Amino acid sequence: MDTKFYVDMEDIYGAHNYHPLDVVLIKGKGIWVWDAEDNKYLDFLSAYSAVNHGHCHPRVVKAVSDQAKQLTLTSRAFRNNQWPLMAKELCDLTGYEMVLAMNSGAEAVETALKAARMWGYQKKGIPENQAEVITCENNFHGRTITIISFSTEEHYKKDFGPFTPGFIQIPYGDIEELEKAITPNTAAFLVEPIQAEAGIIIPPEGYLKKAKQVCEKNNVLFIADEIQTGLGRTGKLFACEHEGFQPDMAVIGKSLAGGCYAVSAVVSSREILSVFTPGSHGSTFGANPLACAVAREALKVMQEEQFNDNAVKQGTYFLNKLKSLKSKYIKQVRGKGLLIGIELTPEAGGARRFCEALMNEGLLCKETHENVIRFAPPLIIKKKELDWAFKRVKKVFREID
Ligand code: IF1
Repeated sequence: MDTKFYVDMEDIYGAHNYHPLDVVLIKGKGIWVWDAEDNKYLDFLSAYSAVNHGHCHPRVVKAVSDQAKQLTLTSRAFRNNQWPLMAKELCDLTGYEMVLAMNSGAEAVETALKAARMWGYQKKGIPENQAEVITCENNFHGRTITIISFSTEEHYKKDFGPFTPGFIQIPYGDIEELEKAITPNTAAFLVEPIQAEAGIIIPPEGYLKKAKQVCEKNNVLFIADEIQTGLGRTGKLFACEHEGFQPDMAVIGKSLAGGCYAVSAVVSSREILSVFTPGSHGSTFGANPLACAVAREALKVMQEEQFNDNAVKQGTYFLNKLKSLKSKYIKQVRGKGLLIGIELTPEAGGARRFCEALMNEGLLCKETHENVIRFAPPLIIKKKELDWAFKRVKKVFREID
């Protein structure tokens, strides 16, 4: 079976909610993946940071296999022996007091929003149905109807209305706008420490910490969406740690289970997460024993293999190399750890043709917002592999220039 066969079949039977590059991957190992014709590529996207461990990490795969033979799903009607251990280990690791586990990132964001609204009514005393949550322009937090209700991207919203009320958008990176937007009914401020989908937008230094202080002063919860930036991607467990503070709630997902299973979670204080009572929230698959066993092992691997340190070391190295690239089409190179973007000038003709050219050179990455090439390799990547990648990037820019 070749690429054309799979592409044609997908286009006939699969809904067209994506426009993927025409590479059909059938195998992965570490930072490498192989297509249906056995061509080898370096995965420079890591499933948007969900494969920080590299593909099919042997320890994570073993955890999948061992637990799959033991017990996979009980529902929360009964207890299982993996969830308590995962919850405790995640608290020990993150410094939070309680965890609520879900499956996808969007579900965990929804969970954080529910917690914030409940906290607003029960602890802050916001009048019923009046709670407001402040979000940022150009945010990306997922695809549910409530989450897209506060998206500012027309494309994500068109024809999906009516939308969920209670959300306000302010410009990202602007403290004064945050102060102005807060009212007595504000329950929370939801923010990405780096806006990845918006084009790897890094806020001004000190912004997040100041925002946290503004929230504290006004009794507003600071919720960090660390789904893409967390778990080592930027060189710290949480990107907010770069500014030395702990959000009231953090949302994580993606590589929480090493890319081998869909696991997400909200971590927070006992005071906040205790708003949930039996029956007020849940999920059939949330906190299932397979998910928890895999996440436990993935978190151990993340720590033992020191993903943080590697992200700093290799990220700095690669960012500097990219900054040395000379091309009339490069407007700016920016990043933190191994979350890196090359913003192209409007004359470059869009980032997609660069990604297609890079794919033909064996480097898989994905454009974001027309003009940004996003690089986010697995956090296990080594210097000589980055040198390999850089050669390809350089060649593509030289050829397109
Ligand atoms: C797609 C983007 C990345 C996220 C943040 C929540 C979620 C995501 C900060 C929701 C998910 C994914 C979703 C995926 C592509 C990808 C993406 F381009 F769409 F924006 F990574 F940049 N918060 N991001 O990045 O998590 O429910 O998907 O598990 O939707 O195509 P999810």
